[in-house]
Amino acid sequence: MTRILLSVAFALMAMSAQAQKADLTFAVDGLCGMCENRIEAAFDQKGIVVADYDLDTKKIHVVYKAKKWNEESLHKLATSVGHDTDKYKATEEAYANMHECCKYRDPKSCSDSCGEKHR
Ligand SMILES: [Cu+2]
Repeated sequence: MTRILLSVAFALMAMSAQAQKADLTFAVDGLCGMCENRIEAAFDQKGIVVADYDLDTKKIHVVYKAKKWNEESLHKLATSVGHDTDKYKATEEAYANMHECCKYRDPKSCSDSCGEKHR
């Protein structure tokens, strides 16, 4: 009997260990390397294992602890630093706080020398 209980306990433990981590990929607006750094820095949080933003596809891939984070709270990390996602919009205030080069809603403001200005 004890043996059965133990194996059930182990099976449950294995299942919950698997359930702890989840991953999500979603679109985040961004323009330059500075945006990439800003976005990834915003995801540098406890309970987030991987956060990799791809500037070409404008998508972020996140591996996170499902207990701590959910889809909404992850999206809001991006919007909190001024970047729109495919589900939520950044506030005007957060957007206005970004560097001129990073104003992805109006890309015309990003000049050719944008990269240099970031230094
Ligand atoms: Cu930028």
